[in-house]
Amino acid sequence: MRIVVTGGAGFIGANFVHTLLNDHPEVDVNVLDSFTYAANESSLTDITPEQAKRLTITRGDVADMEIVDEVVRDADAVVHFAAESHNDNSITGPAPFIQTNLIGTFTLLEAVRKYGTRFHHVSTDEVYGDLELDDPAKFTPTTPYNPSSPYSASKAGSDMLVRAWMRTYGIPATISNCSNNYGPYQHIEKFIPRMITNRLVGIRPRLYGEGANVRDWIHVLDHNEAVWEILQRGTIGDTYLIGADGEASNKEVVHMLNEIMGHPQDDYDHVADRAGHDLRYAIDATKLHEELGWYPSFTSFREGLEETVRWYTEHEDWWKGEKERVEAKYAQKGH
Ligand code: NAD
Ligand code: TDX
Repeated sequence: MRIVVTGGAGFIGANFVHTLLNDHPEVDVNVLDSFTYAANESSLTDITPEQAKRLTITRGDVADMEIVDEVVRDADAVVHFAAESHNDNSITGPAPFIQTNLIGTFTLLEAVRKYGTRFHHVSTDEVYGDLELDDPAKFTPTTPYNPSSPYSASKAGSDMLVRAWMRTYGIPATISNCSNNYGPYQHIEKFIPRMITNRLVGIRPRLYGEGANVRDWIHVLDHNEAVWEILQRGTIGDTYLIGADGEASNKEVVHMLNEIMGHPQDDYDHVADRAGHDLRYAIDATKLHEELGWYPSFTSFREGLEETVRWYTEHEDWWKGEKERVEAKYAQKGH
């Protein structure tokens, strides 16, 4: 089986490529990635010579029709991770989000329509907007779309394109909307790796606003296992929500990280809040449990965080070069 993984040099995509190479020897992988600032070449180098024979890396833009046509023509399936993915960047500069998330997804859809290729679209729970802290309801596949940021609006738009191509052209596709991921290879602009690497270089963690915002954390390997199950056994045309019941406020996460890293719980600074900051996300993954029997294997968020702290501590070479640039950008925003 030949699988194209778009965005395979980014956080979730690179973890997915490792899973394919490690656990699915029948699969050959073609990574289609334009290597933006969010990609890291060394995320894909830690593989055996045998695995290297099954991996092709194609440097190209998902919005480039010619290159997309070329890679999709030879593929049995496309798993589409490539995106501009950081909310804060979408607030300061939305243009690349529209280009990659909308035009890029459109370009891929046209190619899979032409070749009849199986397509899986990786999306986010942020398309549903946010919940009140005390709302007993969680997001389900029938929750109305209500995105808040340029990022989540562009992802919502990309989901709509996939839905329209499924209904109108009957392309064999599925969609998943997942909650916040954490784990190895995540870019240090994102909350958890930023807080961990801040501690490692001697900067206090930075909480936006009061830190009351809640995210529903899932380990990246659990997300990817669910994507694999949907790709294999999901119902064509359906949407699946992926989550691991991992709700925690940002303040609780920083407390835990401080404890794990040997600092007093309240050793952090409050900084300016994010514009339009979503309050809470929460996923109801019942459909995945009942239809595909998928359950997360990382059941302790604290243990997952401990492992993630270890990974960043042991892989300074992977992130150190980016730290100054990322922090300079945050400093400009008062973050
Ligand atoms: P990331 O920013 O770490 O990686 C994105 C990758 O896409 C990078 O390698 C980048 O070079 C590549 N890319 C960007 N623009 C491209 C283009 N025009 N052409 C080709 N490649 C391009 O993102 P991530 O956190 O790994 O997220 C992957 C996907 O999962 C995204 O679609 C995101 O919306 C979705 N998602 C992420 C999370 C999360 O918590 N990180 C949660 C739910 C869903
Ligand atoms: O320094 C920080 N301090 C802070 O308090 C940063 C970087 C973030 N935060 C807060 C903002 C959010 O409430 O932490 C929370 C998580 O922030 P991010 O890591 O930027 O993630 P979020 O905006 O929730 O979006 C993430 O999850 C859904 C991914 O970046 C998206 O790609 C995914 O769709």
